[in-house]
Amino acid sequence: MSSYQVEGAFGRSPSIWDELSQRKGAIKDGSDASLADDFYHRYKEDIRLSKELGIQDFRLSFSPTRFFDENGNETVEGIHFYQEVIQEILRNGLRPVVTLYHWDLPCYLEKKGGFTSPEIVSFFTRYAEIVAEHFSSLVSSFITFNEPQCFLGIGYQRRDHAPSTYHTFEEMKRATHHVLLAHAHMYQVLKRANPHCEVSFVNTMNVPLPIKDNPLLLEKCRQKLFSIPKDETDFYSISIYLDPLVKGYYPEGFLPDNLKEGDLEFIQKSRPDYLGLNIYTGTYFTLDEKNQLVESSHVEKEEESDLFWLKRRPGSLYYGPKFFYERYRLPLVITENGGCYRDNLEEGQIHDAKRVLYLTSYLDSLKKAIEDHIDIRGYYYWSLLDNFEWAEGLSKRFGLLYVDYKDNLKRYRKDSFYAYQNIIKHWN
Ligand code: GBH
Repeated sequence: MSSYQVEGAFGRSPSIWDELSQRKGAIKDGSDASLADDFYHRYKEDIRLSKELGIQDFRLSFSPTRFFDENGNETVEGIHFYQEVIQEILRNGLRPVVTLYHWDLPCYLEKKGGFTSPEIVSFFTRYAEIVAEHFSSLVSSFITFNEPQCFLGIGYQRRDHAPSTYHTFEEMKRATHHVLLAHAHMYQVLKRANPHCEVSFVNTMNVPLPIKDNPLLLEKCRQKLFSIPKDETDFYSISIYLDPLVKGYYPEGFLPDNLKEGDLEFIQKSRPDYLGLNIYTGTYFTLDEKNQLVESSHVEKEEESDLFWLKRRPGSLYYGPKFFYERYRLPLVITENGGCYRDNLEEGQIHDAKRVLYLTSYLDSLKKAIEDHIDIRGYYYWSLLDNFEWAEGLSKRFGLLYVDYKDNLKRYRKDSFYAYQNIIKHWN
């Protein structure tokens, strides 16, 4: 789960998503996250339910808006709140996995230029120091950034996400470099506090899938996944971030003008301990008469979900990890994977057969990848609870637990909750 999507707003400074939510039409269903799931007050119940589910790791994010006030002065609210939450996770025998940035940037930072300003690097360094000081004895697994593809590519270019401002290609390259530098500083700070902790960096993508078994097609799908968009304007890409981080160089044409001597070495020294992958879907490709890659636009009825971009394509949990492992040779964790469907609450029950099918079919693919010796260390379903789905609002549901927004945010176990519980019990 992520802070903004579940917590509710109590006692924190404003973030760019608060601001975006106030703009008319920015959130499709007109909802906002001021209460969301009220995880802020109900975390004990939710952690208990996740223990009942049988998972081992509890992934959550810290909101920087609970560590800094609207002027950027340090506050203790986040330290207190998250210490209680982490203690509760530990008491239930679960391992906390903490993301430091899942999109809720304090407004005062965005006013100074957000990720395009070098100040962002010192901000994240300081934030990590605070987290290291207060949490490194409790948390041994951290993720620095969740999906730069989204907070840069969608927030700064496509603009469906906060802060929904436009930046030039040069500025985008600078922002990318700042993200990587900030990651590297956070990595170093966290490792200094506890050399045994693991630190990751999470990416998302739409996996190009070969429609049939053909070596040339497979190769072209792989190239497609790591290719740079032709018009050079789309930062919804993988290699822009991971090539510098893992291999130590920027793809051609992506050298930022704020690159200083030693930066690339420093960034590569903070290579993530494993790669986090948020994999939801894929796009089928085939070859035309000239052996060129062409998209197959055909969509089966049973592949559709409640979100236009999210087709049920379980092969993405086979080919995605395979392609990443073969290129970057790092251990992998599927940090997110999940289905979005309309749910009906009937006499306290939710028969979400589509979500059950989504889950079981994707896990079958993942099993195949593991059998093929792809180094997969973990799988996290997105998400435990229905929550605030960003620009889509509260009406798009991903949870294994139904949240009744009309009746006091009551939680109900969906059929998928029991299905997943059963899978976990018998997973070997
Ligand atoms: C994740 O992002 C987020 O980490 C999580 O917070 C979120 O709730 C979850 O997924 C479910 O969406 O077809 O080009 O318009 C996934 C990123 C962002 C992927 C929007 C699909 C639309 C791409 N998603 N994106 S496009």
